[in-house]
Amino acid sequence: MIDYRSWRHAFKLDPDKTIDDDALEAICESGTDAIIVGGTLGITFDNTLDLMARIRRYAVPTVLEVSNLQAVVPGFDSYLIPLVLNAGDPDWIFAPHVAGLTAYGSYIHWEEIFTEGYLVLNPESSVAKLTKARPVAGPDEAKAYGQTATKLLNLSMVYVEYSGTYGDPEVVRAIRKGAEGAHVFYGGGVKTVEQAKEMAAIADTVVVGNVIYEDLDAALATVGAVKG
Ligand code: 1GP
Repeated sequence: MIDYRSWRHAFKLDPDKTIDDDALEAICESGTDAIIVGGTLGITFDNTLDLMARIRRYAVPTVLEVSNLQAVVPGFDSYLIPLVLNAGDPDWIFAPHVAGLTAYGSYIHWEEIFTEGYLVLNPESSVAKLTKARPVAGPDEAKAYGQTATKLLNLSMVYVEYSGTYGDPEVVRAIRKGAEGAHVFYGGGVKTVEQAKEMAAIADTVVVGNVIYEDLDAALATVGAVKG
């Protein structure tokens, strides 16, 4: 069973993007606490299985963030199930979850499943467009989303998703406050040591994605920045 509460840093690898063996080794052996496999577009069973098998050469905990029912691959340490709190299209709230449980419900090891209260904050991101994410008006509303996740839904994980752009620390701080008691992930636009440190001071886990594919050394430097 994964111990996500101890994670300070995670890399997110996208099965739809290309990473060579040397770069993958550097990421997996970087000292990061976990690898999250996930993405929004172009995720298939085959590219997810292929990436999982390559990461499995290393000891790092590896989880799948499920975004596509056709790409649920057995063999990960755990499965993160996003529940998009600000989805403007209600079909993104429970319809995929019910479809998934209809298909796989009897095979699930529930101790491997974690639901993330997912708050989508970059309107330009693919996930925002796909889910028609409602804009979040400011820190007060952001805090209320945090409370919705923890106080109303009793979720123990909240994911602050700025995918592709660096977030507003005030908004992240407000969510952190509202989501008291939950484990808060921050992901989005972290490319520098300064950004990594800034978000690490607010969130429990800093997730680094895109920069892996743009500037591997910069990505690797975020590990030390977050973990000190
Ligand atoms: C994406 O939150 C992660 O789901 C990380 O975001 O790719 O912008 O680093 P970036």
